[in-house]
Amino acid sequence: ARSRQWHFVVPSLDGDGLTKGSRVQALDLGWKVPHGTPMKPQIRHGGPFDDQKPGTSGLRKPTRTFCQPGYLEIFLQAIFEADPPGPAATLVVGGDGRHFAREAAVTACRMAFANGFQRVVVGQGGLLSTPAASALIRSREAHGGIILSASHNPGGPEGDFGVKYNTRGGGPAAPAVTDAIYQRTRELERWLTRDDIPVDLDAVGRTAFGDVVLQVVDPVTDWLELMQTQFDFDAIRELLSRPGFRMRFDAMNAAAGPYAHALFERCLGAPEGTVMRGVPLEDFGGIHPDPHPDGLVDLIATTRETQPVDFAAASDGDGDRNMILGPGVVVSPGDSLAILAAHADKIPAFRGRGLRGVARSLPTSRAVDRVARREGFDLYETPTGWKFFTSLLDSGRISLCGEESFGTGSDHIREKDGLWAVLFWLNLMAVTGQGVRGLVDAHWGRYGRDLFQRQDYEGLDLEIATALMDRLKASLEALRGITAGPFSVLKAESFCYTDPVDGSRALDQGVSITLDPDARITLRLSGTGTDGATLRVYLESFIPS
Ligand code: G16
Repeated sequence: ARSRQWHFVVPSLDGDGLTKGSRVQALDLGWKVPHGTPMKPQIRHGGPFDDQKPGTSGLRKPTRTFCQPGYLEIFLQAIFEADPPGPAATLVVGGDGRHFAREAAVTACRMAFANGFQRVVVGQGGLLSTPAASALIRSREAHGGIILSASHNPGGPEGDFGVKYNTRGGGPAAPAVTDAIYQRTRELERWLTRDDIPVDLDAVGRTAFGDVVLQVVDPVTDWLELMQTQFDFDAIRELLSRPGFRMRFDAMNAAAGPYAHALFERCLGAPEGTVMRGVPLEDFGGIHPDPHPDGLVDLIATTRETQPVDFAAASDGDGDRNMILGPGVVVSPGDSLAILAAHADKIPAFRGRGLRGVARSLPTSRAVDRVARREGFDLYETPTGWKFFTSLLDSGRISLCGEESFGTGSDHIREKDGLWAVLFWLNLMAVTGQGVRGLVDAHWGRYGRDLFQRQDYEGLDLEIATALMDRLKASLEALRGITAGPFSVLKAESFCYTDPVDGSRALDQGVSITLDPDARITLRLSGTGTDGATLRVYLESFIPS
């Protein structure tokens, strides 16, 4: 069946290629068509690879693995064959600017044209944050998008590289699609390209190459317009201009930098210097672009000075995560989600429609559950991975969702959106007159507090880590009723999820141990690491108000 689909979308490889028997029509839009451009895809040989199984979010590997001849190309070819484009299809391409992302963007454009896409929309310089890519897929009604990023993993020749694939509607590919991609990577021995197309990533504008169009866009414009439909920019502008009000945003030398400069300093009137580390670097300046206190020493220091900043925030490599800080406080992601849910009606994006439902991933603290229960909206618990929110967002069951891994987002796109969450907090502060600490304290006072901590055990031997989880799963029955200190085990289970919209199942997504009094331990293996296995242990305990 895959092979048939492939022949349906890819122009005939013999004869004149695209000009013969192809349903992709040459465009007559008056653009300059380079004379004599060959319109025939070229076939290159390489592959298959047996280690291209996508993890929690796309395929992540050491950069040197991705730079092997044919490695990137086989993964891209597998994507194009597992989810073939329809007639006149558009593909969005961009990445977080890490080492190899630029070359990879050129490769993706050429391969997309060879595989039947009529139009490729690419961020200038190959740059697009993950939320901006999702926004573009939606606004351009694209078939999908290739996001060249390993997100929060370090970059550079000795760091990591990654490819995420998002489908129509802008969300990460569903497990059924990533399974099909993986299967194809193990079979493919060739890929298609249009190496004759001179892809220039720097010149904004449209260029037609015979039958296909390359459109280089400013990476920020569409996303920034979308933000203005979500929030009260005048109120935020007024907050930022209050005498003495100071904020800092740390873009960690990564993709969020250009967006943050445009948003805070040019659009919202914050002084220059509000954005720290705002220029994307190929190796992120040697740091781990993760919103984690270890990499944010300078930012955290601004919240602890004698005259601390009023508001601080950070993002990650591809701009989809967020960390919120105030004087003397780092807001736990579970609390942040709960606070935003409790105040949703104060934001233009939700005003008049309220929240019908919210979702959180399994290990995320249950702070938002308490808000849902009291305020009367639905709550969904999903496995880790933004892809599990897509069907809930598409069906209108939820309009807000978040994860403990510093991800927060809504139905405005189908990805988490770091700067969107920052704007939400600023809008909230502007309209309530409260600071970060005040909002957090008031929330704990009303709903109680979920203490939360995550412990990561990195670089473990994969076999040993897998055996540990297997042993744990085998002993769940025996755990029930056990007492440890003040806690006794109420429930111990391996989390299995059934999507309420399409009925798809995801088995064994982590072990969850519910304790009495109200506490929980969750254990799972990370799906984003590239070095052995990472065991994540999540601990939470509730303190009533
Ligand atoms: C990705 C996913 C998130 C997930 C996170 C952590 O984020 O999009 O849904 O929560 O990985 O996954 P794990 O615990 O398996 O490492 P990102 O920002 O890395 O794309």
